Amino acid sequence: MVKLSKEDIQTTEVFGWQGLHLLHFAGSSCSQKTRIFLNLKGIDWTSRHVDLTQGENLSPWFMGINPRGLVPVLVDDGDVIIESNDILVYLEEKFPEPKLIPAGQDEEARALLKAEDDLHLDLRAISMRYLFGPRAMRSEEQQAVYANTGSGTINGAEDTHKDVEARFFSDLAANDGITDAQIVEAASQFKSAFDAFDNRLGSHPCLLGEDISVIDIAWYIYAVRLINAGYPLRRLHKNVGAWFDKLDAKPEFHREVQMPPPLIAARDALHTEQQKQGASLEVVAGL
Ligand SMILES: N[C@@H](CCC(=O)N[C@@H](CS)C(=O)NCC(=O)O)C(=O)O
Repeated sequence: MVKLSKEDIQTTEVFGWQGLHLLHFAGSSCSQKTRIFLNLKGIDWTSRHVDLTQGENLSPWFMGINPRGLVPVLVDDGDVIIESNDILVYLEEKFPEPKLIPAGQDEEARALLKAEDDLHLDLRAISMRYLFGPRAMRSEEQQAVYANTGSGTINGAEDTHKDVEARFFSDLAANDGITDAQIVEAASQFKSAFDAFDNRLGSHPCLLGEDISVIDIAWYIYAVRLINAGYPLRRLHKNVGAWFDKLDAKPEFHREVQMPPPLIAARDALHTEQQKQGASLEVVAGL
């Protein structure tokens, strides 16, 4: 569980925040995951929107709360918890009903959440190339700001994950975008994961059995993002497609993942151009 210690946090006003506050961005996949969880639990929370498109996550104020510069962040009576999956596990302990980690399946749930988090940079690579385009790249100046802002520590020790984040954006700039090799690798990881889920969903309606759990929430979010990027989910994985449509019909899920019309138009224009060049996700990844 990544609960920060006081020395990691430079924006000390958060220590005085009472109740549950979520720092999040409407279009961020990890934020959407957290919001769906809060919806299903019926938990009241205070929204603090951080606009990633304006670089608000690189501000001294936000980096002073999460030294990784990432959303979402939960602040609970002044305690700061980062990492979306840790936030879910924390909230599950604090608000046990309705259960979103089934009894007796904690270990399996944690392992599957870890496997999902391990694919986050693959999801980001696909999103950068097939949804956000060049506007999501960081200038050299922004990279320097990221390196030099915030405490750079987690529980008082140097945060090695900050380097992983910095490298993602420096590679992106050095390669002038996401490479074909990154796309092939990322898509094959998702295809394997969905193939395994297709088997699970052959005998149960949800990924951990009969009821919706954190694993369904987490993978619904990935599925939304991948479908929006052009991944042929329903063609490749029949059971996963049917599972996705059932979740997507629920307002607690659906309302969190709506893309604003200008973003849909920008995505469609990007895809049209990529198709003309024979560089769609399906073609590049050989799906
Ligand atoms: N492992 C982290 C990943 C968080 C993450 O990468 N968040 C993205 C949005 S989904 C972000 O804040 N990106 C910063 C940026 O795009 O500049 C988690 O699960 O919370």
